[in-house]
Amino acid sequence: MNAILIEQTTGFFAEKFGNEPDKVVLSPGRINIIGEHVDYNDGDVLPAAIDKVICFAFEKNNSQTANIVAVDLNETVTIDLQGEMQLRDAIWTNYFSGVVKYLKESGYELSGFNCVFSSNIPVGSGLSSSAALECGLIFGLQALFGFEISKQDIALMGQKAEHWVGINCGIMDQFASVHGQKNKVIQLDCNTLAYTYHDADFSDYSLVLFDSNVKHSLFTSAYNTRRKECEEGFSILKRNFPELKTYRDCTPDQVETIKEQFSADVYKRVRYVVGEINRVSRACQALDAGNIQLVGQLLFETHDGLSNDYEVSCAELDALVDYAKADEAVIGSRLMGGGFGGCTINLIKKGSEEAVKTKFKALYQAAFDIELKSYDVKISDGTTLYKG
Ligand code: GAF
Repeated sequence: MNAILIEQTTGFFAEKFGNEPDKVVLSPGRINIIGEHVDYNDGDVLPAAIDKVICFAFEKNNSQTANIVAVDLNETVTIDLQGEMQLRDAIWTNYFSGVVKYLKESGYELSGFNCVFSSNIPVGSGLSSSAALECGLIFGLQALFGFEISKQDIALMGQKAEHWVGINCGIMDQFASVHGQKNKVIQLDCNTLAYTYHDADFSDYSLVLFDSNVKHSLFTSAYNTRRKECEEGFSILKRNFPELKTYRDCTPDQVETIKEQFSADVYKRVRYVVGEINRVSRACQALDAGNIQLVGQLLFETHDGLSNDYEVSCAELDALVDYAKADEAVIGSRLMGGGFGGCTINLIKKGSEEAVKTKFKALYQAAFDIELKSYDVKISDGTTLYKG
């Protein structure tokens, strides 16, 4: 699948700029097994890079201008690298300007370059195509200009670019895109950025994503509001329990003891975060012990928390998880990523995948009149220099 994408991207590059690119980079999307909305609350997350990627082709052009072609959108943008970076209406271009801005601010000397990119990561599906865009660009420019930027700093710079574009995201997506390893999930401590890999061995079960094919527009504003609510919640906790350093140290009992001090919404957000941090650690133990049934059960619990307490679900995602709860071939399901649309992640008994897909597609079509897509993702390597 990626061979076709690489051929298409490099072929387009040759057509447009008259020669082969110097560098070709593959930058993946990500899934997250469990640990949702805890990256910006200092919890652990359990993501992995996947085999859906953005392919970038680069060359220097001996100018002070970046010419960037988005093959899939049939759009080109020109960025004057000496000018101040500005936000533009075409959102995809802002990720590029954001990366240029932070590379320059960090002292990396860029000169002109040509870049063509094309992607097979579904956009707006919660697979983090934006992190793949930011990190793939930084990685490619590092290779092109010979910068030395650590993987962690690539992820952190990608996150800054995302904040500049408008989403006050955590570090999970960029970190997973850069640090992914084939057949491994990453347990990332988002407080210290320490990480370990676990074998992604789901034994008798397959990981399948169902794409609701909806993206509700409140995503950005609601995401940023949740983050503020969590900060407010933690400052109340800290006032009462000064020994707490982060949400990780907090127990459900402490939350209950001071329940009246939170607003109703903030109480629910805090309850979810503390519960989710605990679920991630149980899921990691269960994964290592080969107890995939328990991992599945924890996914269902996470979804209930995201829907009822964190309130980032929607009717379409709740329906997909309800179908899963009612089907004994599916042992776990939840919305994945920021919410308000995008995908659910599901653990399905091997051999039952096609029957489940057919059934869910029919149910979803009947309920919402929307086509349900499904993706069998493979856990794959992080950002890679394919050529150069
Ligand atoms: C989005 C954000 F970009 C991540 O940082 C993370 O917070 C996620 O939503 C929710 O877990 O993908």
